[in-house]
Amino acid sequence: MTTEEQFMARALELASRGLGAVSPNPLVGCVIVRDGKIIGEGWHQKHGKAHAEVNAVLDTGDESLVTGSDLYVTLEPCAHTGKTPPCADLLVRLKPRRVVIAHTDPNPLVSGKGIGKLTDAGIEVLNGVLESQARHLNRRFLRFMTDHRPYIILKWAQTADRLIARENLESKWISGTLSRALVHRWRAEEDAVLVGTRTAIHDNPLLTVRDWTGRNPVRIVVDRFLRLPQHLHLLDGAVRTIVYNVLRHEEKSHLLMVRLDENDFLSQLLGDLHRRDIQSVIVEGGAFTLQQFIDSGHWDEARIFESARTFGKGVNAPQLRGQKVDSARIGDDELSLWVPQRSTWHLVSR
Ligand code: AOF
Ligand code: ZN
Repeated sequence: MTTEEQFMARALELASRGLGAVSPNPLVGCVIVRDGKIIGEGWHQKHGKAHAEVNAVLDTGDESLVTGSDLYVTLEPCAHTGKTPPCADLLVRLKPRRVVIAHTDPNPLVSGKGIGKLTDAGIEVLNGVLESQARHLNRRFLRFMTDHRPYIILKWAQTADRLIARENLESKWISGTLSRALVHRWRAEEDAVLVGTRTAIHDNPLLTVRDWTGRNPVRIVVDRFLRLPQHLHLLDGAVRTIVYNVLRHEEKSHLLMVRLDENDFLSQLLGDLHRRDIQSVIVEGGAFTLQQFIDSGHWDEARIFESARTFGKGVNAPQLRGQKVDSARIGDDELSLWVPQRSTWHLVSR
């Protein structure tokens, strides 16, 4: 690794700490270097709060130290006044010698304009350091910005004979307790968790974060014809929940019924989530719902647990076309990570 890559790697590590707290903003980290030493570090910690650059400048304890320094930031500094003033203006005022960036910001309010402000002020800009790693870290934000839909993670647990439920649709006890805790962690990392009608009825899931600490994601259930019985946990109003259907629109504090056209239901659903600033969704079943995401090409990652047990008969696991990019042992289960064939995952060195 070059010196620039080492400092950028640190900035990326800082950026990753915002996962689950900054959406729909990107994960951004920043380090300020003087005479080869880090004198300030910061990251974007919470949506609506200070950007990474501001926190790193504050961390130096004396902003005059920033003048003449090398400042590393994982994303092009912003040029717009949003919830906070433009970071590019702050840097123009403080005049670091050089600003090292991983990649430009796809946000049309910023894209190229942040770098423009810096170079116009005579600050040297080096763009593209650890770009693949930074794009990977911000894959949710980038998908959301460029394709106007949330980043979609599919998750299921299957038996060794590739079944995800018994014949009576009972799907409990496939994966172990460690795998279940990991799923709760994943829920805390994403903006929303989605299930289909049959899963909502047969499993009566809570879809909350209980075996991990973190905030609950928005719950989403597809219930085209409003067949869900009112006593289900999903309709208890305890957590913000959206019921997508073709019949009725109604918004009661925590329970939103959103009516969509029957045609192109899934694309409309994703468009609606985009309008609601939901940047990522973890789809937890069942087989029919998962398969719809796969067949329409609307998925970015599949996280599949496989246990050693067999059911013999039951509901087949979804059929995935993609490439396996990683695997790990979680308790007694094998977890594998799949991405679509066209994914750029291979660019990330591990
Ligand atoms: C940066 N550093 O740490 C972040 C940036 O609503 P705001 O004011 O928080 O602005 C959000 C936009 O700013 C977001 O869409 C992205 O373009 C940029 N995020 N930029 O220089 C940061 N979080
Ligand atoms: Zn900013």
